[in-house]
Amino acid sequence: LLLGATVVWNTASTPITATAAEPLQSVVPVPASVQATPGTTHTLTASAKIYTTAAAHDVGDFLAGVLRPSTGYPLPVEDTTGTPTDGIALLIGGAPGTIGDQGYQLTVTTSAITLRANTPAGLFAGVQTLRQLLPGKVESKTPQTGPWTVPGATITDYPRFVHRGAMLDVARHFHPVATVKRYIDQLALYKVNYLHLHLTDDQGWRIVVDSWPRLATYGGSTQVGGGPGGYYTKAQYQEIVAHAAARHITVVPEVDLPGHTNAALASYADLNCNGVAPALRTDIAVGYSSLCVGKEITYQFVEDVIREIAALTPGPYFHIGGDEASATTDQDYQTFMNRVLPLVGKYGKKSMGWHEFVKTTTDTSAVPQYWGTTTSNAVVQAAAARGNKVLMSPANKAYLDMKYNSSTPLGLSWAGYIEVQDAYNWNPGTHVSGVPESAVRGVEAPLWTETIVTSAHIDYMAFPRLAAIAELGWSPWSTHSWDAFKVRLGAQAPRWTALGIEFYRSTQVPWD
Ligand code: TNX
Repeated sequence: LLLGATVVWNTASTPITATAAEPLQSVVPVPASVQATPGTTHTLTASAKIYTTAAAHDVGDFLAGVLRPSTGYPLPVEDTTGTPTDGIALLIGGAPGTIGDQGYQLTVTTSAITLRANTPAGLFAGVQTLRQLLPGKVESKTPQTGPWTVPGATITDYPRFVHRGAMLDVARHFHPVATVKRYIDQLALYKVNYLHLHLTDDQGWRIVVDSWPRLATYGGSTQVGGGPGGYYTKAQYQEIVAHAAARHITVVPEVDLPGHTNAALASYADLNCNGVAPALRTDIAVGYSSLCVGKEITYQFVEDVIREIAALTPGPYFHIGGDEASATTDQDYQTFMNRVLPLVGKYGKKSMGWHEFVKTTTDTSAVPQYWGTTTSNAVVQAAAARGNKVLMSPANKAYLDMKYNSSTPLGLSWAGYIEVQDAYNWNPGTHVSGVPESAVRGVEAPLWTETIVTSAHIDYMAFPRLAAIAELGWSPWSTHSWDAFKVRLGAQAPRWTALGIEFYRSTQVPWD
């Protein structure tokens, strides 16, 4: 079933056989190098142990957490300083230098499965590959029938880009902690290592700021369509950050400024130039709100917000939004950013923002996130020429809230329909003219939630396209092939079913 087109990256001289090697061709993102060991398999046994270098014990616990419910095996996690010859070993060190700090080497022999990496993050990435080499039902939370067989192979793998991201808009519709954790779990399986949370917008402010309490209690009290909304307490937000960190995912908080701020303006009359608080908004219009650039209290507000949220953020980035500021004049936008970007630095963070913000700064550590629908953009090109690294989220390719086609029940279509093949068929390293691969930090798939209300909605819009964007961010361009990818993608179906993911069954994909 899965043979043919993808054999090209299999360096084994012996033809691979369907039963033994099929999973080797099903891993998403496709690894940089896969060498099959024909005729060899490893079958997990009830007495198997997971051995780890002490520093990787948590990664061993994570793997055991995936495998125990479905296999029913105890799989104790034991620290080791040696080289185990049985079971599953997760070892720091001894890996080829080329894999860097996010890559891994996985060796599967009849007697043992050995993962080596330079860091726990690398081992965690390798664990995701190992999961995908096991039958999809291994993801089930209830006992399943084995055998739990992995094909013999040596896989040496590392990412193309340092940043593989996803964004969830928790402002348009509030998404509770459990929903965000579920999405984080799904992201981890595809080696996504950043989660950008769009925490504030016109329709809602979703995180407690102690010095401005009405932001959450009033500004968070509704959402698109007029539902009750909601917000995260600081403890809940930290729970999300910790859940992500345990999966080697860094959270990037976004506070969208100076536009997209109606929820804040509605919460505090003083923030408005005319001193009058507007009503809360539950429609999906954009571009009508702005903080008052000429008022000093605006900067006290912004500094308090940045200080409090930066204190909850172990990661290096703070996203200041900056998009669609149509209610702010160009001069005011410049004035505002000149005051605000240094505040991000003051609290120890680097600025990320929607790409237009980068026209206001010459700081090369600022990361513009390209969201345009064209392949040429003067602001982004100039930033790349100065040395800024660009995060690629072209709306007509990477936006998970765009409909797949005209009959998709959810989503928007302002950037066009995005079928699975469209999401896959673009090259982040050449997509925008004047932004070469060396100027690209990585890719991010944003999911705006004007029409996305439930976890099932997130599943349907993200799957399968999230897997396409994840592969663009991880796999070398030399592996890029729609015909091979669609088969790998089709092989994910039993895994998604076992995970309860209600994905879009695109007719472009040969689903298993
Ligand atoms: C544009 S893309 C926006 C968001 C909307 C999104 C809907 C960007 C930086 N801003 O405010 O939610 O379109 O697709």
